[in-house]
Amino acid sequence: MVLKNVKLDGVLSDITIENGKFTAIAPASAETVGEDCGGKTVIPGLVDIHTHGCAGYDTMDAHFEEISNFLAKNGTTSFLPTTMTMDYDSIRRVTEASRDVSGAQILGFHMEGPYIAMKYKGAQNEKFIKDPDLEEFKNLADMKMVTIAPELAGSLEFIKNCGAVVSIGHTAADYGQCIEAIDAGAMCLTHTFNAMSPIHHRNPGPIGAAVEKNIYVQAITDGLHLHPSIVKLLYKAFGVERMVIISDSMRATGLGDGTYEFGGQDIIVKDSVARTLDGAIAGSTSTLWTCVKRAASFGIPFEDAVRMATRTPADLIHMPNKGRIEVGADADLLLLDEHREIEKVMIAGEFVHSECEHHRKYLADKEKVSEIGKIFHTKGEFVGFETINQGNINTTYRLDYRQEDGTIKQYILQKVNTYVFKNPVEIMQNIGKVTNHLRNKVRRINKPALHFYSTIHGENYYIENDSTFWRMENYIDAVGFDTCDSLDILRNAGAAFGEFQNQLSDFDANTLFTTIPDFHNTAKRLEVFFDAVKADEYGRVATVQNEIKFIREHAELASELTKMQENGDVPLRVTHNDTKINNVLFSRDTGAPQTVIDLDTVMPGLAMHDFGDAVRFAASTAREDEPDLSKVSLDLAKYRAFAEGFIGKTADALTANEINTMALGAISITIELGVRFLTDYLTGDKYFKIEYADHNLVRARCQLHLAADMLKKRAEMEKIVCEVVASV
Ligand code: GN1
Ligand code: MG
Repeated sequence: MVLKNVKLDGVLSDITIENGKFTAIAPASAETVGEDCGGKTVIPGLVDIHTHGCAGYDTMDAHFEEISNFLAKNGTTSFLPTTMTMDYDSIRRVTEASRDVSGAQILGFHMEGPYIAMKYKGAQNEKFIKDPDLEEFKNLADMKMVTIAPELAGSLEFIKNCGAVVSIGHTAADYGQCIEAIDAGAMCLTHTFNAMSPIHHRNPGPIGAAVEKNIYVQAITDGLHLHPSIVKLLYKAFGVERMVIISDSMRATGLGDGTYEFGGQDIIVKDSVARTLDGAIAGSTSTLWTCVKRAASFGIPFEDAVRMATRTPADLIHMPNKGRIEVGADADLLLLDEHREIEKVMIAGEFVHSECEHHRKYLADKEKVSEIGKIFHTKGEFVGFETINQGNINTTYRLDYRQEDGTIKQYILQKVNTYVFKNPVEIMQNIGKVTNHLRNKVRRINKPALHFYSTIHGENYYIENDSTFWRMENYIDAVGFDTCDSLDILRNAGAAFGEFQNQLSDFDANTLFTTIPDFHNTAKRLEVFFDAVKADEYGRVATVQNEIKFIREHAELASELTKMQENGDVPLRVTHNDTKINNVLFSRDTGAPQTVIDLDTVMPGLAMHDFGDAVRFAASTAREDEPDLSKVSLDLAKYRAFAEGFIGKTADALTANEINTMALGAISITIELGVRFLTDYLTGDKYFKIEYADHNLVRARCQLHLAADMLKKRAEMEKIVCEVVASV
């Protein structure tokens, strides 16, 4: 095969490929017969020496076809499947599994642990950590690279005799220990800076030793593991011949947010960041190609970033036939389009087309959202999308469109959950009225306002095949918080929700449809719960006896506000009803609140519920689904900050009864949500989206635990409200 008229290192060339190898490379000539590539750029196929998996599969699954296919599609043409700190038999099973794959080629394996330091285990499972064992290692087939902590007993012997490229990583070793290890033969640092002793001016550690000895360094340049300036620092210190870009990708790569198994532990991926349950970053969800592009976006010349993911890693693992477009080398290359995106991937002289199951789903989603986007009059050319993991009910995507001037315009597309929202058309009418009302108020203060686009049919929603309900809103370039430790932000969030309530105080509640009847009618929620307990449809009641007991004991207290409202002791207002702090967007520059989003449940309700729901979410010391209950309690400082913001805005309008029941509002809504999560658990998890089997149970336990803590602190919570009211 001849690829004619390609740009190779900036020169228009013709490349001849025979039997999977490059056999001739010559300046482009009009006479050459071959496939005309129209001057597009070619670069070598990427070589990833550190990847745990992608597309739903992990190296430890010992099943490589899907990984290999996904990598190939994304520009990685050869790789070292990287094992985790697990038991010996599991690792051996990986090295003995079939390597008969149709995509990216397996060049051997990289063993990351178990010969590592407890202190820097990162996302590795400490259960299996141990000292280097030469004998067992030698029995593993085709280990090209091994990451070890050189301070462990026997490591120098191991380095000298193991026969693989030794990379120093997951280590607490000091400078001297690393120098010794390098002198013994260690050639590289594993994900430099991540999971090793840091560099200090009197204690230079592994990084100082690596500079001194000019060895190779791996770097994860996804923009999350290393600050861009640190990526550039490595580039300046080590250069293209020593710095190796790796992906360190894990199985969630190419999928959306969610919970995934990784080395025998649960890993939660949120906003594309993978973390263990204790919060350690757990590998990346970026492909090597993404890492290369990110490195280039930090200011490293693109050609150098490519080199650090091709020739340099190939040289490190002694594979001079990989990672380069030269006569005699393996014909692995990427043909790029004019936007520097991968257009075609060649492995061993053949263009690959293969796709795996998960990737197919991703592509199907992509096709679907771009098709729906057109119905909403989106402007520009659809260039990409991301699933945004926000909210437990609807499915949210961000869609990107390139405009004529090259800028990207973004939209939010949502698939509304019609199990929860039985009549979404009414919701859109509510939202239309509310956003109109708010826009008139907001216009004066120059803040971005939420608005929904209409379709080619003229409605602000689209119902596909009589079943799927879509809507599209403007993307507001601002930040939201899922958890928040800054008291200033909490105060601002309180002010935003308080202000929201004020802005709607002159809005006629009678014009609104009730989107979910009895949404915060705690007494009704309890009735439904006890019915579910009686029915025990899924046989789950036996496991939640303690929770049922707690709920029974507090049912009366939790229903007090419902009763007061029914008796006319507290007023109905137009409220938000879902005041999680991530429903306030803040300015990236000033941190000032910009706008309140998620208006699906704007209905007549109680001010104390808006206050309380926000407190339960944002003033807790843990996430709302924290499984370790010892971490869950009410943070009174956060509570006070939120109260200052909220009450600061609403004090004038609130009645004495409302003020006196603010703290009760927090307690009863927390119990109510615990009850709702538990009801969903008992009735088969149909309402809230779950990420793992017992998710609703974990959520319920967390909420009830938080409510119990609030009950202990009730007097203080009430006192704080009084103090705040007195001070405004
Ligand atoms: C749901 O979709 P999201 O995450 O904004 C739920 C709220 C709960 C919340 C708990 C319509 O809100 O009531 O408080 O989960 N919304 C609906 O996280 O039920
Ligand atoms: Mg919501």
